[in-house]
Amino acid sequence: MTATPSAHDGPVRDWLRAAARVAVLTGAGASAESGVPTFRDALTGLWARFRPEDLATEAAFRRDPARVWAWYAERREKLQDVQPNAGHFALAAFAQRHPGRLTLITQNVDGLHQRAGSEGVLCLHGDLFENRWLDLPRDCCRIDDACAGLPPYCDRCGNLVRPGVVWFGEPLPFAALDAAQRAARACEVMLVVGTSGQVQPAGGLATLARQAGARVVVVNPEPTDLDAVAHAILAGPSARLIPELLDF
Ligand code: BV8
Repeated sequence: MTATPSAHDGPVRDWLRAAARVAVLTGAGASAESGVPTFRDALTGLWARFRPEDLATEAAFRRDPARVWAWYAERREKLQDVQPNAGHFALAAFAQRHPGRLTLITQNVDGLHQRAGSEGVLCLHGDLFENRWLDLPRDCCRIDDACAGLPPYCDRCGNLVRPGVVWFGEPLPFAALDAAQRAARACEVMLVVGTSGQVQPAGGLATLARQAGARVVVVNPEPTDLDAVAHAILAGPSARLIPELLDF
């Protein structure tokens, strides 16, 4: 039984202490110890027969709005009583102790970084708790007056309400992605925390950082698609390792 590593092993903490700019890319694994199913695991139970790419798309929503809305409603419901974990809090506290030194980029839509106190989070995939119109809103479309339904809708023109997340096949918000790419190019160290690296262009930020000369550190209990670009891999849970790494 190999002991999971401590952040005190190896050079990573020294790299972080010496880094003027640190970029952190988080994925669903950063919320796993809060009890939020990871993105791939979110398709267990009722949704097990779907792939994320088949449900988190505009086409799927147009094909069966009620089913896709129900999946998001269930995920929102599950998030009602979860709390940020020690990893979320450690990232927020580090940024407060070292203003301007850390850029937090997340693929997560659960809002837990923000609830832990992180500010200026670059949310690449939107926000699970935001709603917006499916089609370009007309004067009659007022999101706060949408008619209750599955999904809610505009009773004047029939426009549907959709979750304010980025679906597969949709472009990422330009400002967030541009800022994330700039942070990846400028940092000395990039921590890649709790992501399989399977989704693009988010996963590509680690490669961008590596190519720009940063040291890339993967924090994940399992192997990932990004291990190949890592200078160091800490194979353990982020809620333990992130506080250990950022305790200065
Ligand atoms: C786009 C919101 C173009 C919705 C999500 C190359 C370039 C560009 C695009 C592509 C490309 N190749 C393919 C594409 C298309 C596609 C894509 O990436 N497909 C994949 C399936 C191959 N990308 C897109 O469609 C993107 N759009 O490129 O548009 C464009 C440009 C102009 C005009 C039109 C179009 C949009 C992608 C965004 C999709 N939306 N989320 C929702 O949530 O419902 S992505 C979704 O996946 C979540 O946001 C999630 O965060 C993200 C990534 O998954 P992970 O976070 O990595 O989660 P996962 O479950 O996979 O892994 C969890 C990890 O945690 C595991 O490794 C596990 O070991 C680890 N873990 C578990 N416990 C712990 C832990 N780690 C640490 N501690 C623990 N305790």
